[in-house]
Amino acid sequence: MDSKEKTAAGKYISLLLRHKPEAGGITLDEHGWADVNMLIAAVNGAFPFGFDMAALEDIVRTDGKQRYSFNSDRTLIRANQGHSIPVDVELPEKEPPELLYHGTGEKFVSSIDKQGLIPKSRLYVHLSKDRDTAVNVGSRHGKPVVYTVKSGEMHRDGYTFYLSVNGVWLTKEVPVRYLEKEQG
Ligand code: HQG
Repeated sequence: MDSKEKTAAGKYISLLLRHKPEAGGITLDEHGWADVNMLIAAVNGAFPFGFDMAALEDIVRTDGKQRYSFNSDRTLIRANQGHSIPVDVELPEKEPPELLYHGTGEKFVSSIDKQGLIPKSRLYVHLSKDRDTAVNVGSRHGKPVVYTVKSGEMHRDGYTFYLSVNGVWLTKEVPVRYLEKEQG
């Protein structure tokens, strides 16, 4: 696999493990796990280059956001977070820091200022502990805008937060009163 092929395989794996397993003829169990051999077969069905366990292990190990985990005997694989389909990846509930950050695109600001943050197509709203990550996430949607989230106050008010194994903070929604928009 060259680096272009690796990127293409990685994107396809993300699609299958988070959003559309049926596109590759695979299934996820209720905890989001897919059979490793089935996933490898699906990637081979979609691309002409040979894809094997070593290639999959390489993608999992080198993924920039550590998006995937194997089970202990490496027969199963799942995405750590980011799903749009309803799976329970057994996210641990955790008390958040006082402030978290959410990056978005300028085009969403007027709607967010009215509605607060909602998960849209995903299961959760994604938050980060540092501003730089939020700027990067926001840039995926155009000119980035960063919101500060009063997560400590939300938690004291009874909202639940989860921390994925790859360090993304997740919560179901963020009402407007807990949001502060950074002046750009
Ligand atoms: C916006 C990437 C209008 C929200 C990243 C976001 C992240 C609203 C967009 C992960 C809204 C959804 C998730 C409202 C929220 N009105 N727009 N009320 N509430 N939005 O891609 O957070 O590379 O589903 O601000 O690193 O951008 O996939 O979510 O702009 O961790 O691993 O609706 O995806 O990771 O966009 O990104 P997304 P996101 P991966």
